[in-house]
Amino acid sequence: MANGVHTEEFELTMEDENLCAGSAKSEASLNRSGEEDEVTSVVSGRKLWRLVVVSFALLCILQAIFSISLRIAFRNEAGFKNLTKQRDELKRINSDIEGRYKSLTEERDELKRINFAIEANSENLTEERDALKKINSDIVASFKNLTEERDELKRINFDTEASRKNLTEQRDELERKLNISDSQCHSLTEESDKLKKRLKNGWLYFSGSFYYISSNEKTWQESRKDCIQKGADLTIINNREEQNFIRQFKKYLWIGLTDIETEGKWKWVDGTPLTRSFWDSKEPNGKTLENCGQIKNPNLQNNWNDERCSNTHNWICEEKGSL
Ligand code: 2F8
Ligand code: CA
Repeated sequence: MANGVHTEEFELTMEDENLCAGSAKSEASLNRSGEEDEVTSVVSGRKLWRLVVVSFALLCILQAIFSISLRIAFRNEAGFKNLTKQRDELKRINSDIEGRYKSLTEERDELKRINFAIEANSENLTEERDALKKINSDIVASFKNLTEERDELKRINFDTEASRKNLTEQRDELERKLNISDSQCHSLTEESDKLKKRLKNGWLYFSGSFYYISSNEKTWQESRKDCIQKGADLTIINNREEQNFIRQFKKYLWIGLTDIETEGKWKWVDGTPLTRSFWDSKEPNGKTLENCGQIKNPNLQNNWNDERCSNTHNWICEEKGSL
């Protein structure tokens, strides 16, 4: 069939040439016979039709080729762009990998260096570790000893503290006693000085008290006033011993006894009521006329008498010692 087409195309070409030539000869062709014209017309129509068909086919083929070319070109361009993009991406990845490779290489080298240094120091470190182990062992032993010593010191300190507390209490007690002793010593000194002074001035000492017997006579009030001026008061008789002590002077003496405030309620000059008395047998008998107490008959063990306060008699003062 291809040969046929070529033949037809060849024929067409020849015919076209003939047509071209024929156009020049068209005037002469008009002169041919009608039959020949009719045949020629049919042949020309068929050729023209064939020409149109062939041309159309050629156009279709050209269009198809153009379309395919466009598609291929488009595809190639897109693929080119994609490949370019992939190439760039691969370049970037490659660059990253190179960077990371470089970094990893540096890290590896650094680690190698460190590892080398560690290995170099490993032996020293081992020795140091062993030395530290020994030191640590010594420290532990020392710590144990120190702990024991501390506990022992704590115990000793506890005992010492107890002893110190005990000693402190004893010291305080001794200081308290010493203060008392000082006070007593002071009192004794004062007492001694007072005693010396009293004795020097004619006072007598008996059972912790100093006594002064007047050499003149006064009323009970004046007598008492004199005693007070001397730092004493009229004598208060508390017991038989004191009564006998005073009785031995064999004098009528005012003593510190009175019921001047209330008749019959005898009181001593220090305000205490009379509890132990040594009245003479019919005394007291003076009621409201005789309100002051007196030592009278020295021969009697009980020799008190109530007497008029305004009468004058000797008197006996008493100053109690502080001991
Ligand atoms: O001893 C008895 C009696 O003696 C005198 O009175 C007579 C006394 N009075 C005077 O001395 C003022 C009494 O007091 C005493 O009871
Ligand atoms: Ca009397």
